[in-house]
Amino acid sequence: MRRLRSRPRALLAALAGALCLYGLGTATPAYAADSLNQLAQAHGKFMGSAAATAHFSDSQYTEILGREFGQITAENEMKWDTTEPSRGQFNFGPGDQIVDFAQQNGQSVRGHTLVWHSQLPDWVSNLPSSEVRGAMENHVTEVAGHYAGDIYAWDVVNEPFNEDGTFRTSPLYNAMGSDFVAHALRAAKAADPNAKLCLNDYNIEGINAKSTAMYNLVRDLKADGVPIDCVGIQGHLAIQYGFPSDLRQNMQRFADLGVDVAITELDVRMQLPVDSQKEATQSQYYANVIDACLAVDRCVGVTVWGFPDKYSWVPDVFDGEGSATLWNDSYQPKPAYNAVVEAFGGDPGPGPGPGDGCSASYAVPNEWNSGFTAAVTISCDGESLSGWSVSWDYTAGQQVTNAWNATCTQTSARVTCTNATYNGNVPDGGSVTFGFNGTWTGSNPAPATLTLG
Ligand code: 9MR
Repeated sequence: MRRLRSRPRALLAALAGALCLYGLGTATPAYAADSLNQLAQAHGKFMGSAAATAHFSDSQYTEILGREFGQITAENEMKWDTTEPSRGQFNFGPGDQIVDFAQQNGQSVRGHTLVWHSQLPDWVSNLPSSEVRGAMENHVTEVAGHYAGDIYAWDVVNEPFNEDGTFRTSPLYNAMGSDFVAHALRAAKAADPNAKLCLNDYNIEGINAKSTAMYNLVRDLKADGVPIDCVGIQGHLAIQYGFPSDLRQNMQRFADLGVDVAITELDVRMQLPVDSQKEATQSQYYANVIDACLAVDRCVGVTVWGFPDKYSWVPDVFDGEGSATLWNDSYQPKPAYNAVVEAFGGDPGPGPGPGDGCSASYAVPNEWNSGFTAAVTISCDGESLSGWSVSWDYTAGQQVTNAWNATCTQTSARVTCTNATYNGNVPDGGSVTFGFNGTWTGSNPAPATLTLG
C-alpha cells in the first residue's frame, strides 16, 4: 500500500478520525502548485475529467475544469440521444460547446460515445432489424465526421459486454451480432482517420470474465485488420468492494496486444456518511490507479468522471452512496486530491485556488443521550493564519450550547466560530483546537464540509 502524507495535517486528520464517534476529519488539502495535468504530463500522461455543459454557468466549475485538466470527455453531449434524437436530424450544439471549451483551454477531447446500448433513441430500437446497420453506420459517419480533427480518441463502442463476458443484447447486437463492433470501427475510421478508436467498458479493471472478453475481442479485431487503437477502462470504483489489485497487470496485457489503454471514467464512491477512514481508503484507491497507469507505458492518461461531488452521477444511481470525486460540494479539494498529486510525485502545497495551506477537521470525542462534545482543529501547512473563522452547516438540527477557545454563533443550521483573542495565530506547521458542547436528537452526523475563513 502506498504511504500517504506524513505531514501534520494528515496526522491530525487521522487522529480526528480515530477519536470521533460519528465525526470525520474533513481535512481540506491545499492546492498543489502544479495542476493535476501538469503533474501527469511530467510522466508523459494526461489527467482529464468528464465535462458537462450544464455546469458551464458555474464559474468555480469552469475555473477548475480549465485549470486542472488537460483532456475532457463530454459526459452526455456526444451520445446518440443528443446528437441524433430523430433519424437523420443531427444536433451538434452541446458537443460543440465541449469542443470549444477544450480548445479555449488547450485540452484534448475524448469523444464519448458513438455506439452504446444506453441513451439510444427510441427510433433506433424501433427500426426493422435490416435497417439498423445502415442507421448505425450513418450515425457514426455523421458524428465522427462532424468532429473530425477535434477528437483525440473516440469511444466508438461503449459497454458491449455483460458481466460474464457474453455480448450484451441491444438493438445493435440483435441486428448484426458481434460484427456491429467491427462495422462501427470501420465507419469511424473512414469518417475521422486521425482519431484513435477505442472500446470502453466498466468492471474491466481487474482480470475477470468481462475484461478477458474485451481482451479477446481486441485480439480478434486486430487479427482481422479492423482499426482498433485503444481500450478505455472506466474505473467506477467503490471502497466497499475492494481495489482491483491486478489493474496494472490487466492494463499491461491490453498494451501487449498493441493498443493504448486509459482510465476513462474514474471515481471512487463510498457508503455515506463520509468519515476519515473511508476518505483514507478512497485516497489510496485513487493513488493506486495513478500508480498503475504510471507503471504501464501504454497507459496514456487518467480521466475522472466529473467533479465536484454535487455534480457526480453517483448519488442518483447508488442509493446512500457518494463523495466519489476529488472535490467536495464547496469545491474544496479532498484528501484524495492530495493522494493523486503525491502519486504523480507532486508536493501538495500552496498554489492557486481557495484551499490555501490551512484546513479544519471536526471530531466528536464524546456523545451522550442528548448532548455531545465536539473538537475542531485548524492546522496549517505551507501557510499561516492570523485570525480565523470556521463555518459549517448541521444537517440534523444540532445546536451548539457553549464553546471554549472560540466564539461560536449559530443561525438555524449555520454555525460560525471565530478565534479567541489569544489563539488567532496558527503558524505554518502548527494547529489550534477549540471545543464546544451541543445538543442533538435522532442522529448527530458531522458536517460534510468545514469552511475556513
Ligand atoms: O454521467 C452520466 C450521467 O449524467 C448520465 O445520466 C448517464 C446516463 O446513462 O451516463 C453517465 O455516464 C456514464 C457513461 O456515459 C458511461 N459509463 C458509465 C457512466 C456513469 O453512468
